[in-house]
Amino acid sequence: RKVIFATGNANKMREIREILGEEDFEILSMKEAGIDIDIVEDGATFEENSLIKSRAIAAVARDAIVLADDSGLEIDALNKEPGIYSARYMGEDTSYDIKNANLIERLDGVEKQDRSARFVCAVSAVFPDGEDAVVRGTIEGYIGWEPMGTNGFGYDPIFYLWDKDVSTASLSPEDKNAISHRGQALRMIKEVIYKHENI
Ligand code: ITT
Repeated sequence: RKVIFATGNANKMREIREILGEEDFEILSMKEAGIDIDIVEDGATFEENSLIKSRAIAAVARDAIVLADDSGLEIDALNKEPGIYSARYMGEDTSYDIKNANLIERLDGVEKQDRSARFVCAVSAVFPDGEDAVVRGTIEGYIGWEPMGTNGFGYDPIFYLWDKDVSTASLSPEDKNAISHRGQALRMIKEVIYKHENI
């Protein structure tokens, strides 16, 4: 099964390959598929933005299953910011060292139980016959008082797990993928694909 993943984010792409494996699918990034189009993510939810991306690529991709991932970090004490604006928060070109320091700063004085947050990942699929589907994975945690760990990407250094008190950037890729929003969503969409393709 040829699968095109509608993302320009290399870190997502790495996790996607780790999670989906290459046994059942030949996974191509947009670059590998030779597709280069700008997509305006103007939806109001993770699910809407995910479908906007997969449908836009499906419109120019023939015979491939197109998947997309729209994800982000919701911090409850900040009215679920940065949410669907996670990539654009403080500007696309601002480093995550700065973004992460800023979010910690904004939670100054907030107690642990009120620092709750979650990563959300909406993965959508568009099939060559036009059928589509979208699923959501989430992982609950809290925002730490300082960045920790060098694995992962984006907001991983400040996202801590309730039970372990370590950030997702301190986990090995395997351990993160086993519990992450993206791991859950991709394992769900795999089932959707198997069902659709009668595997
Ligand atoms: P594409 O739209 O091309 O896929 P993007 O990075 O713009 O790439 P999103 O709009 O879905 O994708 O933004 C997701 C952002 O949420 C991402 O850039 C990170 O800042 C954050 N994020 C998502 N998953 C994460 C994870 O597993 N660990 C840390 N941060 C994550």
